[in-house]
Amino acid sequence: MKDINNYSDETKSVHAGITENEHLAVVPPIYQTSTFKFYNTDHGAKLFASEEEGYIYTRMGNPTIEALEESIAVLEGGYKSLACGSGMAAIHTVFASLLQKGDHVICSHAVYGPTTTLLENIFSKFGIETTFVDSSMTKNVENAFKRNTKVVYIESPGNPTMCISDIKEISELSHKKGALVVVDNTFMSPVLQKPFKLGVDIVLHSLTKFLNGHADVVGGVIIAKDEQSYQNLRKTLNLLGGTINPFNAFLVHRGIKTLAIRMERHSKNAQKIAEYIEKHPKIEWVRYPGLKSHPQHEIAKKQMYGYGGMISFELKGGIEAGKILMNNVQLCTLAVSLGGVETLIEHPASMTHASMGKELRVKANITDGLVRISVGIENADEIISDLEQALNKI
Ligand code: LCS
Repeated sequence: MKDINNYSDETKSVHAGITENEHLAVVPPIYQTSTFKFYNTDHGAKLFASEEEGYIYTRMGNPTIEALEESIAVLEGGYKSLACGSGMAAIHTVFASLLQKGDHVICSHAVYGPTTTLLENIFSKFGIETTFVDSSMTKNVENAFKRNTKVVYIESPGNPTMCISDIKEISELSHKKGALVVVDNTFMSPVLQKPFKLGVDIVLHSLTKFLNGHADVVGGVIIAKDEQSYQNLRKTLNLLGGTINPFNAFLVHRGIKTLAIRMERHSKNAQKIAEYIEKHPKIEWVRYPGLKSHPQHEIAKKQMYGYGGMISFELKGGIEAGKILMNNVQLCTLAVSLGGVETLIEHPASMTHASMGKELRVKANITDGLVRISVGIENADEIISDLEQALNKI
């Protein structure tokens, strides 16, 4: 087989990280072990001193986890990746690795609620200050720079408002100012957006979402673009201990095999559903990157290879109308999380973004009436019929 990096994403999804093994099993085994034997004391010492390659202890590395890490690094076009126990563990590890007391962070104002809370409630305790900005306008990022700005953290599309930031423009600006750019690529997956091609320094994902795709694992991943960045992140992850376990790594790697076809179907379904919602008389507004009405549709066209499965909208009648919709769906499931094969619907203000508090939510345009749908891979017309019957109850 030629170098995996020369294949398409469809082929990479199926083959990347699948290495030959002792028994030539087509699917590599799960190394469900916490520790690895040393031949003798010299061997153990050499492994610890990095003078020899091999495994020591699963928090520091494991073949099943490495297979997953290889697959994601190939798909993102990065150097190497680090699989973590959750998306939040990945985000925590990145900030802990890059920041020190006295540093300043610029963060998109619409990001997963706990990301905001992590910066506001935990990193602030260690002398790290954050400015939250509407990064869909690069000018706002530029104006937020301070002498001590170290990291610019972007989620695009942002959870849950779907606002889109110009990743290339922000990377160029941040590098000129001497800051690193981190992108949370969870909503897109590596198939629909390639932040390294747009100039960013670190990419991360919640594996819980599209990468795994089957709503049965919590995990995260950080992708580094070079050896030095990787080693810094690896040292931090080893110490913080937010490692994924081998069985979950196996499940995510299994999920990735269908990533490319799933993303195609999520995008196709979501486009059809967004167009249906947009025309519905009970809708106040809808945000989907694939709609011409999306305020950053032109940026989306430029930097995304598909528009993904996430839609947000508000009904006329605000939250009360939204509650009727969410309480009456039958095929769609009222639940948080996203990116699985099944369609989920949720209310960010009282659920995923409740921890941010009202003040930051208002600044981030996360209205009380905003409803978010993660469109699954079911039959699109059947999802539409379900929404239709629930909307009729309003
Ligand atoms: N980044 C994004 C964009 C997310 O949406 C989430 C979780 C995380 C990071 C954190 O990942 P986790 O630790 O949960 O694996 N988003 C969720 C959501 O919108 N509903 O439930 C979880």
